[in-house]
Amino acid sequence: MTTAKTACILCSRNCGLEIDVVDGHLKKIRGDAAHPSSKGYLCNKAARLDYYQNHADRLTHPLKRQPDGSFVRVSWDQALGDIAQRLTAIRDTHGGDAFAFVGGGGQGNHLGGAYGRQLLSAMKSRFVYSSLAQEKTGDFWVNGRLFGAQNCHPMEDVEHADYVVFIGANPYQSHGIVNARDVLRDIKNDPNRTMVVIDPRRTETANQADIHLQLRPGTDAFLLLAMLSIIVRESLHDQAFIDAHCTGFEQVKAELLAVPVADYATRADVPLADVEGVARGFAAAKRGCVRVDLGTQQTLHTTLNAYLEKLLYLVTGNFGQSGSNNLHTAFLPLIGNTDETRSKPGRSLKLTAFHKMMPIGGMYPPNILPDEILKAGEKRIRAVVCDSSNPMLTYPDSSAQEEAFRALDLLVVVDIAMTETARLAHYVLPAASQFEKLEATGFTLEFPKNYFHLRHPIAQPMGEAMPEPEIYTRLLETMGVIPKKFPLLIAMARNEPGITGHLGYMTALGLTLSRKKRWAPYGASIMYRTLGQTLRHAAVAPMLPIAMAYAKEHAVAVRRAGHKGTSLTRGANLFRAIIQGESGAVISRHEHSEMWSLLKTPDQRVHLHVPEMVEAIRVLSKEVPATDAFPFVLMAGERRSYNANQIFRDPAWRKVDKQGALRIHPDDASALSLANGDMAQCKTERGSLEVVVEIDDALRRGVVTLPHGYGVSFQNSKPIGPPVNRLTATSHCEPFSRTPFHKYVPAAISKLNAI
Ligand SMILES: Nc1nc2c(c(=O)[nH]1)N[C@H]1C(S)=C(S)[C@@H](COP(=O)(O)OP(=O)(O)OC[C@H]3O[C@@H](n4cnc5c(=O)[nH]c(N)nc54)[C@H](O)[C@@H]3O)O[C@H]1N2
Ligand SMILES: Nc1nc2c(c(=O)[nH]1)N[C@H]1C(S)=C(S)[C@@H](COP(=O)(O)OP(=O)(O)OC[C@H]3O[C@@H](n4cnc5c(=O)[nH]c(N)nc54)[C@H](O)[C@@H]3O)O[C@H]1N2
Ligand code: SF4
Ligand SMILES: [Mo]
Repeated sequence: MTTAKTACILCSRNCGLEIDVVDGHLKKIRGDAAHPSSKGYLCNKAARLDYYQNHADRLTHPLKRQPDGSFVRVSWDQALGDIAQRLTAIRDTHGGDAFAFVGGGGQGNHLGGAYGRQLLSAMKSRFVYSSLAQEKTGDFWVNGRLFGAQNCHPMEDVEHADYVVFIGANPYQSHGIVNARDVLRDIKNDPNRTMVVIDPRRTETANQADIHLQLRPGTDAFLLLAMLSIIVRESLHDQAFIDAHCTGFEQVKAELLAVPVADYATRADVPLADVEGVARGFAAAKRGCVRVDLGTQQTLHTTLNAYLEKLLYLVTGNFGQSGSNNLHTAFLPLIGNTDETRSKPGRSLKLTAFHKMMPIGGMYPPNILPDEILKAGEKRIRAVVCDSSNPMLTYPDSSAQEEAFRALDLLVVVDIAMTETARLAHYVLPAASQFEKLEATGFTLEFPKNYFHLRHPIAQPMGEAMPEPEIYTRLLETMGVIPKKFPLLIAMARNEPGITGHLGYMTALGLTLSRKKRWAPYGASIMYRTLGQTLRHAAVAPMLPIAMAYAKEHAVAVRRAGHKGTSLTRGANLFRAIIQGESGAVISRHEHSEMWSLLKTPDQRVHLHVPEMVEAIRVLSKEVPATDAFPFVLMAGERRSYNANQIFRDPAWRKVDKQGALRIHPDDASALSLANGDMAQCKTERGSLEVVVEIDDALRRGVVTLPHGYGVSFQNSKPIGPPVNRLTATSHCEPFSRTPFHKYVPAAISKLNAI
C-alpha cells in the first residue's frame, strides 16, 4: 500500500485528496487538509473514485474498428501510422478546415489538451468544439464587452459575502464554489448573512436559503430586469463606484427605467414584494455577490441573462472587493479571447462553413457540429479527433450527432474507456487515467489568492495506455511536422546548471523556434521531448514558459505568494514550487485594489453599455409568452448526488437514484395517475424515453427534471438510466451563442402501463 496525494476529478473544484492505493485500487479516500483551497473538504462522490479508475470498460490497447463494427487490437505504431497518413491526406486534399478537434479536457484533465490542440496547427485548422461552448460562451462574450477580453472571467467570493444570490445554480449538489456544503451551512447559521436562491425548483441549496424565488423557468431576464429597474428607480445603485470604475451607465439606466416592473414580476411569477425585497437587500448589502450556472446559461435568453446578472453586481458596486464578484488570474489558458474586430474580410477570425459562426473564447458550439459535418458540402468537416468527451451522450441531439459522426471519413477517440462515441471511431486510443499520469486543470478561479495543483501519478497505466502528451507528440512526429530528435536542445537542457533557472535552455529554444518558424506551434511537444527528459515528469516541461509569463505579468502578487528571485528567475522558482507542491501551490496573492489591473479595456473601466444587449432588452419587451404544444418544461440534465458528467461508466458507483428518475410535482403526477416508481414516457420534439417516476414537491407544477450523466451503455448494455440528449434538438438553442436550452425542453409525459 502507498499513500499519495492527488485531487478529485469530478468537478471544477478539484478538491485535494489523500488516497491509500493498493494494487492499483483507490482504497481509502480522504480530503487533503494541506490543499490550499479545499483544506480537507470533499463531497460524497469522491469516495467512489475507484469506479472511475477500475472498471470493465477501461481501454488497455489501441483498437481499430472493422467493417462489421467490431474492434481489433493494433500496435501503437500501426494506429498512429495510419491515422497520420489519413489526416495528412485529408488536409492535403480538402484543406485544413476539414478537421475539428472535439473536447480537450473535462473536469480534471487539461494538461493533455495543450498537446492535443497542436494538431490544429498540423492540420491547418482552427475548429475546436467544446462542451464549454454548450454552457458558458454567452457569458464569455459579455465578459469580452464589459471587461475587454472574453477570458476576463469573474468569480464570486461566496465565502466572505454577507448577501449571496444564487441564480440557476445548485451548489449543494453541483459545487462550483469553495467547499460548498460547509460554506452554505455557515451562511445559513449566521443571522447577519442572507442567501437568496432563484430557481424553479426548491433545491437542496434553496432549502438552506433565507429567500427562495421560485420563478417560472426561462424568465430570469424578466426577473433580473425588474430587480435592476427597482434599483435605479429607487437610486439604490452605487454612483460613486460607477463614477470611479465604469462607463456607459446613463444609457443603461435609461433602458432600466423603462422596464415595466410589476409586469415583469408577473411574467416570472414571483410576488412583486419579493422582487423588491431582494433588489433592496442586495443593493444595501456591504459585501454581496451573485453566482449563476446552467439554470441561466442553458435556458432562454442565455447571453442577455449573463449581461443582466453582471449588471446586478456592477451597478451596486459589488465588484473588486472581499465578498463580492472579482476577476481572477488564469494559469493555464483554458479560455481564449476572440477579438471580434478581426472578423473583417481577410482577417484571421474563422467562421464555420455552414452556420458562418465565429468562435467565442476560441471555441465553437456542439449544437452546430452535425450540420458542419453533414451539410457544408465540399467544405464539410471530414475528420475529428475527440478527446476527453463523450458527445454521443453529452452533446445535444444524440441521433443527429450519431448520424454526423458516422459520416466522418476519420474519427479518432482518445479516452480511458470504451464510450458510446468510441464505438463509432475508426481508431480508439487508450489514454492513461488521471491517476496514472501527471495532470492538472485550468480551473484556477480564485482571487485574491490563486493556486495551481499539479497532480503526480499514483498508479501505473493500464496495459499499453499512454498519457496524452506522449500520444500527441508521437502523432506529430509520425505526421512529420516535427523531427524526432532535437540534439542541441537536449544537450542544453542536460548540461545547464540548475542555478540559471533554465534561462539558457529557454534562450536556445527561442532561437530554434525563430529560425524554424514552422516548428513554433509545437513548442509543447518540443519541450516535452527535450527539457522534459531532464525532469521527473516530462509532461510538465511546457509549464516553464507559462510560469515565467505568469510571474512576469503578476510579479508583485507572485512575490507576495512567497516565490523569490529576480524578474529573470522568479518564473523558474514558481515552476519549481508547482512541481514540488504535492498538495498544490499558491501561485499569487493580490490585494483587492489590484483587481482593476486584470481588466483588459484600454481605459481599465467596465464598459456597461453593450449595444447588442440594450437591443435585446428592447426585443424582450415585445416577447409574447410561448404557447408550446407540449404541456411540460423538462429540465434535461439536473445535477444530483450521484451524477458526475459522463466520467463514471460503471453504474455500481451509485448508491441511490440508480435509474435516474424523472421528478414531477405531486399534483401533476396525480393528474396523470402516476405514483412513485411507475414507468412513464417522456416525449419531446426529438424523441422519447421510458423513465421511472419520482414524485417531488420541490418542483413547480408543469416542470419535470431528468438527471445529467446517465444513459451509459456499460459493457455495451442497453442504456442505464435516461440518455437525456435523445430528447434535445440541435436547433433548440440561443440564436447568438448557440448554447442549448437544455433546461427548457418542451415535453409531454404519459403513464406507461406495467407489462
Ligand atoms: N453532482 C454533480 N455535480 C456537478 C456535475 C455533475 O454532473 N454532477 N457537473 C459539473 C458541471 S460540468 C457543471 S457545468 C455544473 C452545473 O451546475 P449547476 O448549474 O448548479 O447544475 P444544474 O442542476 O444543471 O442546474 C442548476 C439549477 O438550474 C435550475 N434551473 C433550471 N431552469 C432554470 C431557469 O430557467 N432559471 C433559473 N434561475 N434556474 C433554472 C435547476 O432547477 C437547477 O437547480 O455542475 C458541476 N458539478
Ligand atoms: N442535456 C444535457 N446535456 C448536457 C448537460 C446538461 O445539463 N444537459 N451538461 C453539459 C455540460 S455543462 C458539460 S460540461 C458536458 C460534459 O460532457 P463531456 O464534454 O462529454 O465531458 P465528460 O462527461 O466530462 O467526458 C468524460 C469523458 O472523458 C473521459 N476521460 C476521463 N478521464 C480522461 C483522461 O484522462 N483522458 C482522456 N482522454 N479521457 C478521459 C471519460 O472516460 C469520458 O468518456 O455535458 C453537457 N451536456
Ligand atoms: S465532486 Fe465533490 S469532492 Fe470532487 S471536486 Fe467536486 S466537490 Fe470536491
Ligand atoms: Mo459543465
